[in-house]
Amino acid sequence: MVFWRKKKEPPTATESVEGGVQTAGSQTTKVSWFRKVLEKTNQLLRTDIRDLWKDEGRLVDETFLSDLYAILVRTDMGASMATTIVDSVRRQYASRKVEMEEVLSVVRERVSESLKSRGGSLRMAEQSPTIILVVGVNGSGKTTSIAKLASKLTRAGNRVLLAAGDTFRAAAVAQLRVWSERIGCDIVLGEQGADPGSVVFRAVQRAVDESYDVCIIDTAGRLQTQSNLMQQLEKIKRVIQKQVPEGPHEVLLVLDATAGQNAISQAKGFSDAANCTGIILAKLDGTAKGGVIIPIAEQFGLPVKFIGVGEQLTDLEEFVPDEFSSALFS
Ligand SMILES: Nc1nc2c(ncn2[C@@H]2O[C@H](COP(=O)(O)OP(=O)(O)OP(=O)(O)O)[C@@H](O)[C@H]2O)c(=O)[nH]1
Ligand SMILES: [Mg+2]
Repeated sequence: MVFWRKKKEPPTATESVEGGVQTAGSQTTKVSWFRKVLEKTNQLLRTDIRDLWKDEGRLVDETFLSDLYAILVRTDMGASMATTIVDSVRRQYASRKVEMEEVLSVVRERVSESLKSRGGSLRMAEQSPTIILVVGVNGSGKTTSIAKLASKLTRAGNRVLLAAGDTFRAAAVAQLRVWSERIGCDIVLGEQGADPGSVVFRAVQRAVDESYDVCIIDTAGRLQTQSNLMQQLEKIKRVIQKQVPEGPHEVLLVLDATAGQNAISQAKGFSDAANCTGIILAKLDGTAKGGVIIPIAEQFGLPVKFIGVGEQLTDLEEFVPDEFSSALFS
């Protein structure tokens, strides 16, 4: 589903081959694509779970259930999800012999159920430009995710303007500029040390005046505890609203999937303070703990809009809960 495709025509062959833009008809491709990027988690599960089956069929007793629990928890899916799954297996199969596929199917069902309605589309403005503000802690993957999103939107036929609102480091501006050149989209730059508010003002003004479809704003990494930097985010929002009163249409929080559950839980305060509207979960390719998306979706109460699965421009996908759980526990 490419809900935010501006032009109505289907994606070109090149787009599909690149794997960046998928259509509703390409479900099989998507599941196998998810499977590829979730390889590490999937492998861990497969190897560990297979080890539980030494003989054909395995008796479902408490030892088996506690081994299964330990394996599930290792994917970072969280104790409550693992308990739900183990309880289901106990209810359905206690004191009987089961095959691995039967257990995996329970895992898939429970995970799908829990993630159902946790995905979400990018909210596009009724009247362009759509303003997207991207926030998160240092190094979580903001700038790379912005580049991937800009590339995706550009390939879908949108005119995209980037705003280099991270004026903290000179390298940050350069990094975004290199991406913009590679994507072929425009960018508004600021000097290092300049007020990010002024860069954002110029960018939004240009997006309005020159009828861009989307303006994506990069910001410097910050912690929720850095109150001056959190206030700066508020100021950026006010600057946007001066010209686009209903903006920003999205405030996307970028989380690093490799950071571990605790680090991610700490970002909950950030999300609340910055009034985030959705999550991009970056670096899912780098972890065997892909299950972390489950507690994230629960704890944040925000839709997971995209997952980042590599460092290339095409390595960003919409999060589709069903396809995700099928791939994770295939
Ligand atoms: N493997 C992998 N690496 C990623 C992904 N997203 C980002 N990275 C890498 O993570 C590192 C940090 O990414 P950035 O996009 O610079 O992160 P940032 O949040 O903008 O960082 P600051 O601006 O310093 O706060 C880079 O080396 C990226 O290439 C991903 O989905 N997968
Ligand atoms: Mg950055």
